[in-house]
Amino acid sequence: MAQWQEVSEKSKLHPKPVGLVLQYGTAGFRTNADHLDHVMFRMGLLATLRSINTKAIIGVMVTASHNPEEDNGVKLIDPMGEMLTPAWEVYATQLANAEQDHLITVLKDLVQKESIDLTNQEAEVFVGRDTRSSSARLSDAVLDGVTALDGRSKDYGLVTTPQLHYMVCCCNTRGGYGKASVEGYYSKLSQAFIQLTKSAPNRTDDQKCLLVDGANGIGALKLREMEPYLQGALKVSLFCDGTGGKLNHQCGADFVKVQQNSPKGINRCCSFDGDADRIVYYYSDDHGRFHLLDGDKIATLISTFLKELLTKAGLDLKIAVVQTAYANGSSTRYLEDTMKVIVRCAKTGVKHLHHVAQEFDIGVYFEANGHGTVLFSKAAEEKIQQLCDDSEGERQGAATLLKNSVDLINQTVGDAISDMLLIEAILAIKGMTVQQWDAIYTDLPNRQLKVKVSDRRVIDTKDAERKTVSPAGLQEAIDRLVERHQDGRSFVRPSGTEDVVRVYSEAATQVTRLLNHLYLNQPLHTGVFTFVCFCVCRFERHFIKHCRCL
Ligand code: 16G
Ligand code: MG
Repeated sequence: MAQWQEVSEKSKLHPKPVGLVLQYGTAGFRTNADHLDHVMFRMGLLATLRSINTKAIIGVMVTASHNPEEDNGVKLIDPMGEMLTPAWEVYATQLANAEQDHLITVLKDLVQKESIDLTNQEAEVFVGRDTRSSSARLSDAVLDGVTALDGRSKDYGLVTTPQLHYMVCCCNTRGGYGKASVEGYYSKLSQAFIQLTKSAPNRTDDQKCLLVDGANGIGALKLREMEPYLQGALKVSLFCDGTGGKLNHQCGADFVKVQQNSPKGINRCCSFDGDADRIVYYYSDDHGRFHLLDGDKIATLISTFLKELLTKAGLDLKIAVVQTAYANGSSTRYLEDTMKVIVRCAKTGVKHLHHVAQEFDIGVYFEANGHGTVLFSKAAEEKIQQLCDDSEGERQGAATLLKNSVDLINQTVGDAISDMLLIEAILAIKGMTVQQWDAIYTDLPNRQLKVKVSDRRVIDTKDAERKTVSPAGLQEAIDRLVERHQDGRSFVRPSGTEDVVRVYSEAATQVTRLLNHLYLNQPLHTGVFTFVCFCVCRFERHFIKHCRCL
């Protein structure tokens, strides 16, 4: 077929470094930007095939999120604005790793397996990119891939990841979710925010101002564009806005969460990540102490607000919060015992949380690192709308606030801009300071670290990554140790993004003298944590020795 000939010829312009092997990980491909040209071209091909297969528009976002400027990456977006379905992640990996001579065979295989009819089929792919210097040429490579299979494409240029998810969803629902343009996105969210904050007439000037760390990335650019639409309802002071500093360098959501530090004297501040799908809040107290309000605190604030509105509106909708194993134990306890909301645990990675959240009328999902959003079922949205139309007084007021919240939330994926506006609106409506929000519960002291191992697959987990299955004996060793500590909890999981094993532990107190004495003698480390790192290394050595014997 002539088409395969053309694809083969064009792919030679995007040569694959021989032997390079990459994997479509938790959030797509990510590595040094110099090694990605062929991956981008091939993801253009894959998105086109997926578009034919689903008879819908597919998105391709060029970004490496919070990674350093030198890296880049790509993630595909499915028709409803959700992440690419796992079955196709496998194809993505196969395509990216096929040597030049094999590419057409792998493509034909995919076409056959998915029964894709290449004749008379329309395909359309939306492409977006972040501000990295490599992103423009890499998104051109994606566009080349789409053209090679005769697909149509629309290049949205510089957009945040959540904005591209929004565009894909808007178009595939024929405008049902909103207008598929950045202006449409700005208007929809701004109008909802303005309506919501009208319910907080006593907002002080202080409450209307927010410091935003844009990670020197696309979020800063887009938030600046959006400001006029907010009509003064929120005054944003942007720093790390990309005019001076380097992307994600000593700034951004990942830096703040990992380093637990902020510029001094900052009152209420938030940080985005490099593609603006992640947000954390923080402030410094009078003693200059840093306080972080992470995804767990955000989920608590939002779910409390929504639950109170449901009660006021007299709506019987099932609300749940979805977390990962990284959620601080205090947050889970507060949500279950005080708020009486259902809490579920999912595997790390937005797509896993999204999936679980879809099981409820209202699913609030957040990773502790600040990725998250809220999902409303169709039925829930209809009931809210109906109540707005049919009720009056306090019930109608609550229903209207719920309706405006639905409009403000980007349901396709976690969105730093949309989350920020929702949080600001809630704080305003509840007349709450960031300190009062922080005081809802106190985090258990916790530590996390990565342990470099030669093969992270030595660790296998179950129960949403909270328990290890292999190597044998590791879980029992962790259990024995954790038992000795009040509110102790610890788990080990292989990373989905780098070749490391991650270790997390938390307990009621930070110092565990006996263990520190026994193991690494580090005065301020949680003993469990130190011990688990020790276990991982020991078990890995054991495992490798065992493999070699075989
Ligand atoms: C990716 C995920 C993030 C997750 C992280 C875990 C998306 C959009 N991003 O960045 O949700 O927390 O991976 O990384 O899904 P790890 O597996 O290396 O710990
Ligand atoms: Mg990100």
